[in-house]
Amino acid sequence: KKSKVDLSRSGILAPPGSNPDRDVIFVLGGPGSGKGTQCSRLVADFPGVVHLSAGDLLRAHTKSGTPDGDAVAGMISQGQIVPSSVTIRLLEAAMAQAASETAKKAGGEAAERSGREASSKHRFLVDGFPRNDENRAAYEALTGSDPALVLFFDCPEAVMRRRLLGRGQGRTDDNDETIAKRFRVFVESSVPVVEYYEKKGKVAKIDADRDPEKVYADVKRVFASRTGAAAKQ
Ligand code: UP5
Ligand code: MG
Repeated sequence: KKSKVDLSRSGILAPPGSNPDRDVIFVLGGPGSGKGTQCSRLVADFPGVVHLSAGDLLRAHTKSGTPDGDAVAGMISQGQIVPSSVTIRLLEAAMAQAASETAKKAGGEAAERSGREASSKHRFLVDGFPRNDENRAAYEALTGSDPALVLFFDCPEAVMRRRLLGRGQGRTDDNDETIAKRFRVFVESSVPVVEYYEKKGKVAKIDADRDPEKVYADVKRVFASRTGAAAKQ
């Protein structure tokens, strides 16, 4: 309840209807389904789109040298889901930072001082969150709302596994043992979140088992039609 008051003041996670300058889009799908890849493409094509990977934010947090960061590192290496209290705090901070950077770019110091909003609408791609019912319920309690859209990347495990093992970015969770755990957690905890939003008509399911270009053609079309966003010319 307390944080709800704080948030309505910052307006960062306000419900879509109450703040026409912001939309939140959840980008969900199994490990290696291509969430990050496709989000980068949307950022390149649509003005005002901001990519926030919950996993990237949590990985950055593991380098903070705090006990909290160390705990997160342990959870990631085991494929476990971090409590929403940590993840939402990181997401909010990243959203606030992105919004203030746009304000600076658009209106310079004057806009900052007067607190005026930047002219372009922000569309936040929240990649990899919420991952379980606890995450989802916390987001709902905080914002009192649903996301504008849920993009769901559907991909067979064998394909995702091959991609993850071929990624070669040294992630602590890209090994056979942790990948198996991530798949199990995805099926048991994350799929129910997708089903929850499916019942509410929020989900656009994308066949992610194709060339990235083909996947993106669908993503771009669905994103534009469901959010009203216009691509750069
Ligand atoms: N690739 C992508 N698309 C391809 C295509 N169409 N064809 C062929 N190759 C394709 O892609 C993965 C790899 O596949 C890349 O090499 C890419 O080039 C290639 P990517 O776009 O990175 O896929 P993505 O879905 O983003 O995979 P990622 O591994 O990031 O997904 P996860 O959901 O597993 O990872 P995330 O970073 O979201 O979470 C990691 C951990 O953080 C979780 O397990 C959990 O412990 C923790 N976490 C939380 O606790 N809470 C959160 O809210 C978020 C994370
Ligand atoms: Mg990712």
